[in-house]
Amino acid sequence: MNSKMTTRNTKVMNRFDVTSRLIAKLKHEEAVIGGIGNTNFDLWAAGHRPQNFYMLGSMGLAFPIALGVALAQPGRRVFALEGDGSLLMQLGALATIAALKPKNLIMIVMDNGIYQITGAQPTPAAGVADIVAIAVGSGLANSAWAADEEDFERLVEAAMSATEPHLIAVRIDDKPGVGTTRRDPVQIRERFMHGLGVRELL
Ligand SMILES: Cc1ncc(C[n+]2csc(CCOP(=O)(O)OP(=O)(O)O)c2C)c(N)n1
Repeated sequence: MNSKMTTRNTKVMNRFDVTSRLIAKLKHEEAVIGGIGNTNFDLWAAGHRPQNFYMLGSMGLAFPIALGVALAQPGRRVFALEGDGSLLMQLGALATIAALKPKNLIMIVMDNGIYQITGAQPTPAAGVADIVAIAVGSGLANSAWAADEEDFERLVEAAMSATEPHLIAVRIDDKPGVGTTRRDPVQIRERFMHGLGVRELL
């Protein structure tokens, strides 16, 4: 079987729309970690929440950061949003998460098949690499492509009451993020820690 066959029936969606659908479902101060660039731009644009963390600068750190939060606060659901290019740079995180099995971690991969923000160069996910197949092969059995927006919402709902980590991959278009996160790393960190109840505001 061609490794890309699993994406054949998935609709091409939009990152901001999908992110907004996720945020609309959150009712329990869930943490949301946005990866570098567009994933955190659209997270910001979907409406700032004190439980949002916006990664600036380095690719591939949304899932590792979210893993730490999920382990530190097992009573809270933790979502992480990452681009396909960034995830491909940090694939070891998937096997580490599979081994540690945080029951409260939900990973969402925004797969546009390009490094959009640096000029739309194609990533390996555009041709040869299937993100869900890689995740399953890393030990994350609860990994799936979202077929369309309704399926994405159904997968999110299922993951919210799950007892194992989940990964949801979404094929998205080539649109840039619609917002721009305020670039103040200290403020981002302090607000997030306050939002998680572990720090008073400065
Ligand atoms: C370790 C590292 N390498 C390279 C870069 C430069 N860079 C920043 S964003 C980016 C592309 C990110 O692609 P992807 O995660 O697929 O997200 P998209 O831009 O498509 O939304 C690159 C190459 C970086 N910031 N960090």
